[in-house]
Amino acid sequence: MSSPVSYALHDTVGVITIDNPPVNALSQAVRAGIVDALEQAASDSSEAVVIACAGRTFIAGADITEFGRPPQEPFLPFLLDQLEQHPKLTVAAIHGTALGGGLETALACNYRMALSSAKVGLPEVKLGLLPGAGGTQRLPRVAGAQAAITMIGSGDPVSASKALAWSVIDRVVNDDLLTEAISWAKELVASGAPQRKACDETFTLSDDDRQLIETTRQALNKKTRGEFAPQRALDCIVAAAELDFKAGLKRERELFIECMSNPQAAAMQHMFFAEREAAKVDGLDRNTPKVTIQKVGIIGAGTMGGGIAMCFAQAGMHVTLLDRDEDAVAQGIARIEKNYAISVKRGRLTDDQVSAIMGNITPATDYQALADADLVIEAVFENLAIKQDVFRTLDGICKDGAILATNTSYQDVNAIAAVTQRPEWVLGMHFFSPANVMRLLEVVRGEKSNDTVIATAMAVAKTIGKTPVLAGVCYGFIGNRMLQPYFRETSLCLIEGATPAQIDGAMERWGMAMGPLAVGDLAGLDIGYKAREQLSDAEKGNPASYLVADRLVEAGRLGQKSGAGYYRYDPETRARLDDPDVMAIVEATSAELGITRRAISDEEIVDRLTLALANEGARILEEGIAQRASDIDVVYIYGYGFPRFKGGPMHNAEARGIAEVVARINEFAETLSAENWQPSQLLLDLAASGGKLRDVKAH
Ligand code: 3H9
Repeated sequence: MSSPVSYALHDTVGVITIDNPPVNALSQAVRAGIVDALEQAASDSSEAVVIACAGRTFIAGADITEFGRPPQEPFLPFLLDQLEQHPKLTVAAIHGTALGGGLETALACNYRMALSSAKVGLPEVKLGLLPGAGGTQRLPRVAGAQAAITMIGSGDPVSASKALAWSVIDRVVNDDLLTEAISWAKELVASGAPQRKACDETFTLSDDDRQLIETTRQALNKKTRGEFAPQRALDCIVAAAELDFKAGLKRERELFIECMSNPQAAAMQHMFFAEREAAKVDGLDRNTPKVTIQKVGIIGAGTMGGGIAMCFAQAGMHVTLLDRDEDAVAQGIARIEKNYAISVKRGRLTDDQVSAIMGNITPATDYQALADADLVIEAVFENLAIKQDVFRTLDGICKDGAILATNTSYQDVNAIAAVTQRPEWVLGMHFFSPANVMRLLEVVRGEKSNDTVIATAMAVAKTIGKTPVLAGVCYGFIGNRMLQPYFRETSLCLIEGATPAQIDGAMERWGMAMGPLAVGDLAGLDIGYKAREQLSDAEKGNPASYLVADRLVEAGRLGQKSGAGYYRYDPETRARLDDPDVMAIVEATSAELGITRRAISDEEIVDRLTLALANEGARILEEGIAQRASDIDVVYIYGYGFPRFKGGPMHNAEARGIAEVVARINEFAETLSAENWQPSQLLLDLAASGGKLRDVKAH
C-alpha cells in the first residue's frame, strides 16, 4: 500500500506532503510516513523542511476513528518530539483547518505560515479530551496565556489573522502557499534565523493571567456544565507555567489519559460521527437531483413561522411571510424586528446586516404571492383540518415542482399530503422552537415523498445552519413521540412522591439542560391541556400521568407566561421558586387517586426518565421511523437539551449495557407498571444476542 505521506526535495528544501483524504487526519500510516520522511530529510542535502498537506485542509487532528482501539506506534508525542528536535529548520504550511494534533504538529515546527483563509484550533475539549500531543505545553509557550486559555478552554478555532496577532503563527499569505513557504524557508536559512523551539521557551502566569484562568473556569462551569475535560485542559496550562517542559508533558499525558478513560470522551466522539451520519439518507442516490431553493413561502407569521422565516432570510433566500390579515403579518414582522434588535444590542449583528435580512422578507396576505415559491412551509395552528385546507389551497396555486412542507409536530403528514394532487412533493419539516436558534430539523418523509424532495430538504437544512435528521411518519415523529413516556414517568414520579424541584434537580445534575417540569412551564401547560381536551378518557390514559397538570391549568397556572406553573416565577428575575400551593395540589391528587406517596431516589428518577426515552427510541428504530440509533441521539441533543457528554439516550443505554437496561426495565415492570414498562423487542433481541444498537439499520 502506498504511503499517504510523500517526501521530495525542492532545490534545498525538503517538502513533506500529507495526502490522507478527506481531512488529512493523523492515522498510524500518516504518523509512520512523517517519521520516515523526517529521517530522510535529516540525512539528505536539504537545508530546511516544509510540512504541507494536499487536498482541502492541513491536518485536522488525530484520526478519531482510531480512538478506542489499541494505540499503534509511532505515537504522536514521540513524532512531534522528533520533529521539534529535527536537525533542519522546519516550517509548517497551513491551509484549511489545522486542528488538534494538526496544530500540535505545526507548533512542533520552528516556524508557521498560513493562508489568510486558514483557521487553527485545539478543539479536543469538544471530543471530551484535551490536546494530548504537547498542545497544552507548546501553545502557551509560543502564544502566551490569553491565546492558550481561550483556544484550549473553548476549543473554538481562530482565524489566521487572529492567530497571527497572538503569534500562534508567524506569517500569513494570500495564495501560493507552498511556493511561499519554500522561499520563506530558504530566506530563514540564508539569514541564519534560529531553529526556534517551543520547548525552549519559558512561560509564566501573571496575576492577571491567573485571574483569567479563574474566570474562564467559572464560565466553562456554566457553559459546559458537567463536562470533565475543559477544567483538566486548564489544569494543563497551569502546569505549563509551574513545571518544566518535560514534566509538563508528563502531566498533560496523565490528564489526557484520564479524559480518554472517562465515558464522556466516547459519548462526545460518538456525537461527532452521529451528527455527520444524520445528514445521510440510506438508499438515496448521491446524484439525486435537488430543487434550487431561492424563494421560500412561510404560512403563519406566529412565533414559529417568524423564526423559520428568519432562518431562510439570514441565509440570503427571499421569503414571503403570509398570514390571514394585515394585522397578523405586521405583528409577525414586528416580532422578527424585535428579535433582531436584541441581536444588534448584543453585538451579534449590525444594523446594516439586519436591514439586508429584513429586505429578504416580504409580507403577504394573498396566497397568490406563493405561486412562484420553490419551497413553502406551513406553520399554522396544530389542527389537521386547518392544515389540510392550507395544502388544498397551495395545491391550486404553487408551481409544478415546488416543495410543500408542513411544520406540524404531531399531525399525520400522509393525511396532509393526501388532500393534494401531488403528494410526492409533500413532506414534513419540523422545526424546534425558537426556530431561529434551535439546530435540529426533523425532515419527515411521507409515504409518497419523492427522493428529490428529501434530498432537497436535507441539503437546504444545512444551508440554513440546521442539523437535519430523517424521520418517518408516526405520532410525534422521533423527538415528540419519545417525550410521551418521558413526561409520563415525570408525572408519575411527581404523584408517587417526588417534588418538582427534586425531579428537575436530579435531571439537571445528571446533565439535562432543563428538567422536564421546568420545560413544561416554559412551553406552557395549556398546550397539553388543550390537546387532552380533544381526547377520550381511554386515549388520555392513566389520570395519574396528567391530572396534576390539568389541576394546575384549571388554577390558572399555565407556566412561565402566567408567572406560575409547577413553580412560581419571580416577576423580576424570572427565577423559579418552589411553591407549597403546587405541593398541596400534588398531594391532594395523590390522595384522590389512592396513591401512597413514598420517598423516590434521584437515581430512580434518572433511570425512569432516561430508560423511558431509550425504550421508546428502540421502538422507533424497530419500526423504521428513525434510520439509525445515532440519529435519535442527534434529535435529543440538538432538540431537547440532552447532554452531549452522555451521547444521547441511545448511546447512554448502549454505554450502560443493553442487558442491564433490559433488566432495569423489567424491574420497573414488576415494581411500577407492567403496562408502561414493556421492553421493546429490539432491546430484548440485542440483550439476548449481545448485539449493538449502533449496528441496527432500519429497514
Ligand atoms: C486530537 O487531535 C487529539 C490530539 O490532541 C492528541 C492525540 C494523541 N478523524 O466534518 P466533515 C471525517 S483529537 C477521523 O463533514 P467539513 C468526518 O467524519 C482531533 N475522521 O467536513 C467525515 O467523514 P464522512 C481534533 C475525521 O469540511 C469527513 O472527515 N480534531 C476527522 O465540514 C469530512 O468531515 C478535530 O476535532 C478526524 N479527526 O469539516 C477536528 N475529522 O465523510 C474534527 C473529520 O465519512 N474535524 N473526519 O462523514 C472537524 O472539525 C471537521 O471535520 C473539519 C472539516 C473542520 C476538519
